[in-house]
Amino acid sequence: TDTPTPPAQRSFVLIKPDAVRRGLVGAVLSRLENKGLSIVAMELRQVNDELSDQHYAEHVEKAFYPPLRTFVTSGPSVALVVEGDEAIEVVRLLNGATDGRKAAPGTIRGDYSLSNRENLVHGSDSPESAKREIDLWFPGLA
Ligand code: RTP
Ligand code: MG
Repeated sequence: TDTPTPPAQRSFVLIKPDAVRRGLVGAVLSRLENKGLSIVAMELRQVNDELSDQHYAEHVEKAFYPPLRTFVTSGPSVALVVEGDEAIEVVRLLNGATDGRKAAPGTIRGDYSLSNRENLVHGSDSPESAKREIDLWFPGLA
């Protein structure tokens, strides 16, 4: 009998300003696409303080947040929604560990980042976060 088609899951991805500045948008998108994820929304966005505070609501009180906000508002980012089987976990595996110095080679951060802050990409960390972030960045997305 046929194996049932797995339900598609969506994740929110932000290609951060360091990646845009360094000309790595294409490299990051290629990894997502090569893996088999589908892009269902994508836009170049200049993040302001308010959007940063909303996106990083879980971090706004932390000591690392002020420099993180300065960084994420420092230039345009590329916001996107990707879809595929277990997309949330798959994106985080592709991204690698938060600290680029410790991220495994073969991951986006492991191959391109030497920083715990300027680490090129964000990916939703749970289905609840994905829904919240997609509603925040792409309200009304079908
Ligand atoms: P992200 O949310 O961007 O996908 O990254 P993550 O889950 O791997 O890391 P998270 O703990 O959510 O932190 C969000 C972003 O804040 C910056 N960060 N700086 N100690 C520090 O200086 C520090 N820790 C985290 C990074 O840009 C991280 O991606
Ligand atoms: Mg996170």
